[in-house]
Amino acid sequence: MLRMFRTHKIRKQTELSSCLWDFHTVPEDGSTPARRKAMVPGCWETYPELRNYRGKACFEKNIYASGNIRLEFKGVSHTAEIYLDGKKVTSHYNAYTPFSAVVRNLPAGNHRLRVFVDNSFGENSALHVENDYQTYGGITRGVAFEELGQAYIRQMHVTPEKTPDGWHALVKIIIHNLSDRIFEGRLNLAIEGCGESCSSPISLAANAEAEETMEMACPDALEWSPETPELYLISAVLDDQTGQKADDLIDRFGFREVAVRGKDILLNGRKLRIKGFCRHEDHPQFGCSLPIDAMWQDLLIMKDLGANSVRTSHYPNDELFLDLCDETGILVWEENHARGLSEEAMRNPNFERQCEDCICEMVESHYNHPSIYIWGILNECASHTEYGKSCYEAQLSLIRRLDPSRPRSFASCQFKNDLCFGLAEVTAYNIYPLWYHDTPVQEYLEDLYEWIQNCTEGAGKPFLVTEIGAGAIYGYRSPGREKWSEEYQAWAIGKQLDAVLSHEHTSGVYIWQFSDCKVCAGWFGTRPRTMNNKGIVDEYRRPKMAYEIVREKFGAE
Ligand code: ADA
Repeated sequence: MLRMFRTHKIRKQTELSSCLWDFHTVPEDGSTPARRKAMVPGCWETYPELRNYRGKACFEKNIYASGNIRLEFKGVSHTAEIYLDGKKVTSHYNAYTPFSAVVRNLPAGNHRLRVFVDNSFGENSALHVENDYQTYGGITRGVAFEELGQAYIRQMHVTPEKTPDGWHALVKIIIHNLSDRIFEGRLNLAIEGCGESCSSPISLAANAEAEETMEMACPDALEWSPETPELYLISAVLDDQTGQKADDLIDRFGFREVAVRGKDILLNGRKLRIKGFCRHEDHPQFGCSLPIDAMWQDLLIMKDLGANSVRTSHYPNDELFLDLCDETGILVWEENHARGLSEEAMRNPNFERQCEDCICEMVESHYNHPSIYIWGILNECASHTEYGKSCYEAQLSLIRRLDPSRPRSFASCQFKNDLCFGLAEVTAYNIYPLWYHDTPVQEYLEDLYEWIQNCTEGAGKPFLVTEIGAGAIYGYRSPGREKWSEEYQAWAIGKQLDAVLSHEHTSGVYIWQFSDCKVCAGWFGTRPRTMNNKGIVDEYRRPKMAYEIVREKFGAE
């Protein structure tokens, strides 16, 4: 499954995932590896003998194709090189964002698709590093193979706008002419269930792209909100000059607006109160390639806990998960890929480009999801140094250029020492009173908040606690309430949520974290089981004692 709805009725699209590919590792020593099959999407760590394999591998598949084709990979972890019939067609870094390649004028017949994947760490990888989460290996999200004509619709962004006469949809479409001749035709837009359709003549020079902007009034549109997650399908159809349908693209969006007013984040004019979880894409049976029903179960559990939001810590998530958030009304803080990188790590020569590529791919591919209410960057990186600030500034400015419709933020851990709050609309902090230090929660939170108001450019802005929590080993019970016991975590999370949810200036909280997750081997020293054990449920989604405390504090029905 690629999306929760069909994205094409005219363009021929074949899913190359949800099936087995030929697979073999590429051993460093040049030895001949065993040839086998691998499930795509999937992680090679699910093979018992590859559960700790870090290195290179190759996935292969035959495809029958002719003419112009497009290959789209929703996620390959973490570096991919794509070959067709032995010729390189594209490469990509970062496991968490989609990428595509167009190959022109293929002769009709069978073609060999080879995907070389590398999940090793090193100088070339500034973002996938030994960290407090696992970098898996494989083609970890869906793959699409599409047959194109002479021109195709490459991108469609829909920006809903509330006007005095009701909702409007502002639509920006990019069309690409693949032929060596001028392409002339018409672009037809329609929103299923509301608004009139509209049409515009188009003319593209040979081998060129053009952006078309169209607007449609939808006065009777029903708003998207967490309570009423109304969604609309929008279809763009490209006719050629003979009136033949040359291509199409269908996407889904919701009529909602996000704004910041003083210390509040507003959705459709109403103040948001975030009660959320930070969630890694991680599961003991699937690695980072959770099937749709496992994603769905995570959302059911979050809803049962009374949550209304999820933070995609610390990278863009699978579009299927975002589709489910759109459908269930779960608000999403989505952030680019980075966790806890020092200034030295941010000075890696690949860092800034890899971050900005991730931002472009994240915003361009996830723009239409109404559940995403805010874009985040650079979790707990060096926002306390001048060099770090220059990176935050570049990345936050890039997001503003790509999407002026959503607020921006970043989760800081620089206690009373952050230089970047003037660059974002929302101020956010990760704090761990009662875990990494025993300061009473209310005292710590008020001290931090006063400093933000009196000493930083975060004054007067919305404030979110983007991480708070404590660890517990599932099944470790101790009336002595020692740290790592379920009793301690339940006690601590109760104190933490009481303090944060009663703080009048805080717009909400994200608990760290939803479920226990695997971490890299180098983190074993402070991570029992080589896991991050701060989940409210364990990795198998089994509730810990803290579960009922969170349900009570979040006011679950
Ligand atoms: C940080 C970090 C998280 C996790 C957490 C912890 O806040 O953002 O990824 O590592 O600490 O468990 O300590």
